[in-house]
Amino acid sequence: MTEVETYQVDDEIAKNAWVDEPTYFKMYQQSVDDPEGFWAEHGKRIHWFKPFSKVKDVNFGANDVHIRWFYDGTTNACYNCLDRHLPEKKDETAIIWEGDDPHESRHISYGEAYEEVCRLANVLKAQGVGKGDRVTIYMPMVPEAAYAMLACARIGAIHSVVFGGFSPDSLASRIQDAEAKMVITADEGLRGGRKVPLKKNTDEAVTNCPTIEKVLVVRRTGGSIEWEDGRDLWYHEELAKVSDDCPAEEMDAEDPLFVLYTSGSTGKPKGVLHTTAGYMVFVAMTQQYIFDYHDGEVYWCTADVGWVTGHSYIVYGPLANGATTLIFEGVPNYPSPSRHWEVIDKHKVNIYYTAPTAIRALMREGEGPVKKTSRKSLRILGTVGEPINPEAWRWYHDVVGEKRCPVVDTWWQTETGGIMISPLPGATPQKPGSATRPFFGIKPVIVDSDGHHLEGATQGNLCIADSWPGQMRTVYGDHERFVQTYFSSYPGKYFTGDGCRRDEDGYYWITGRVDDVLNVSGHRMGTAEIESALVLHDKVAEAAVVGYPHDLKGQGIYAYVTLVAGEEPSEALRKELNDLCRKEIGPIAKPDLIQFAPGLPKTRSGKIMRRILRKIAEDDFSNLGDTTTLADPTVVDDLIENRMNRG
Ligand code: 6R9
Repeated sequence: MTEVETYQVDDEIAKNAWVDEPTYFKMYQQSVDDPEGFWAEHGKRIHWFKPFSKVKDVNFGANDVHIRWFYDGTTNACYNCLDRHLPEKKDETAIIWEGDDPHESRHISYGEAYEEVCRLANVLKAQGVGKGDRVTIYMPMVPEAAYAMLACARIGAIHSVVFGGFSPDSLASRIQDAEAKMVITADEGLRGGRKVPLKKNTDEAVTNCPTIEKVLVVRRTGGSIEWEDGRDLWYHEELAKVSDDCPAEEMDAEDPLFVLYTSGSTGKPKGVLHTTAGYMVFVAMTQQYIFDYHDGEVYWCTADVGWVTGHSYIVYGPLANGATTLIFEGVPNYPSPSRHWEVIDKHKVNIYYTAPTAIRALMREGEGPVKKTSRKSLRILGTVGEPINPEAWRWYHDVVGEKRCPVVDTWWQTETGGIMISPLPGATPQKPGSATRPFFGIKPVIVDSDGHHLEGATQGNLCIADSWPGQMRTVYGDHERFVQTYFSSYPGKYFTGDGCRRDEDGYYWITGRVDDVLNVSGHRMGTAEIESALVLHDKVAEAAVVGYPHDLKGQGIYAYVTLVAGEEPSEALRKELNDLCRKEIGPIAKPDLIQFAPGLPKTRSGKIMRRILRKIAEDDFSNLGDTTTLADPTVVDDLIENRMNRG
């Protein structure tokens, strides 16, 4: 593997940053030498009704896994996001909402958000929702999605946000698992000029959900919908009936805040459960330090609130810090591929946080759509969701950020609640493709398949040796599954499911899920490494690599490659791609088969569905499993028709 260049910390950024490099090392050392002392101090950053005196009670041993933080204190997540800021920020902007239509946007102050959330909380109570009850939220990217989460938190109800792109079946199974009492939805969503039939999907889902008593409907488009009297309620009508006085419920630190469903490698999606205080401390602290957020800045995370990134870094983290958070309803390429850059100029965005898949898609459009905008407000760029190939990283840094904005490549998971490994803008020299160093209190360990700790520069499976406040507490309703999934492979440690390399500088490089690790003639390789090599070619837009059974090598390398618009597949290009992999990684990394594909099967959150690619690569497509969650199910037919491995 070619060593990549290092991008030094900018002096100006370091001078004004919360943390510079010496401070990082000092604080990190404290945080791992004396976790109790460190977190006792930083736990105070949120508002407590009753201060905690106990910091941590954790056991990672598989016979009795339990995790508690700040557990004799009481607080409320919504209070921390709203009430607390009213004295200084009542009239300052909490939320900038940018509609799908570029002519539609709104500023919502802390005072306005507070009043709306209090009313909504009273509506929930009036409809019989109380502490500990579950509420499913199935919403477009409108401010009411954030209000719904905060209103639940205010009264101690547990929210379960389901991404608006999920089908009625997926919605139903999540409602059933959580035994939710209420769904909060909208008549229709609006994305890229297209309507999403949220109420219709909800109607279909709840026919199979006997626990649902009420469906609360936000009017977004005014499109025609079916109505069931007695069950369905208009959001605006109910809010008008109640008072705006609703004190925040005093919650125990370990009372559940939310459940969020996420897919594992097997079985149905798991309900990842996060609790109140530790989660709030961790997301607020990471949002401040990792994005170097300063008062008055405009911060934009492009994720959907249906994913953990939306929970932690659109809603809870930024609002806990009194930030201005931007909620965008639309998509990056509507009405044009300049949209994100135009939004940045329109709202003077200082911090922009997106996913590699979006960066690659926008990169594919060339520099033109970026260069027509100014982007001079930008100060910090972030990425999350998958390993970022160095080429996309450089484009992001050089073209989008004009070489003046540090890129924070943030590694974390639904399960971790917040960011675990990432540069800090004023403290960490960056290497394209590396998430760099652990955040305070995070102890990554790399283990071999037998669980032995590997020291120094090495590669293996990524575990975390000790707890941090934002860690998930259990799988909702199935603690045994929690223990099995995360604590049984490597006893005494949390297993992330990711492969990881650590270099001579102690930097971490996530190589992808370990279920995607290839073993070719006894050599281990991350599929992400090969993909990174392939996308270096300027004709390649995107690549996905999987293993397939190979007589001689054990596993062969199968690469799916999509080309930049206007480029044609050819044998010559195949050879160039092979040579590129040989050059970047070594002869062992040459793909055995390269399939040129017009599109890759992706989930609606943009993750490539490798399970499907592996099946097709194995020439076994009789049982592709569930393809209903794909963004575009038709790409699968083309992949099968043009598969390279026949028999
Ligand atoms: C936040 C989020 C988690 C998985 C994780 C890893 C991959 C996320 C990454 C990254 C490399 C990064 N991942 N961020 N890989 N570099 N910066 O995405 O949560 O949807 O639960 O996915 O995503 O494989 O294990 P989630």
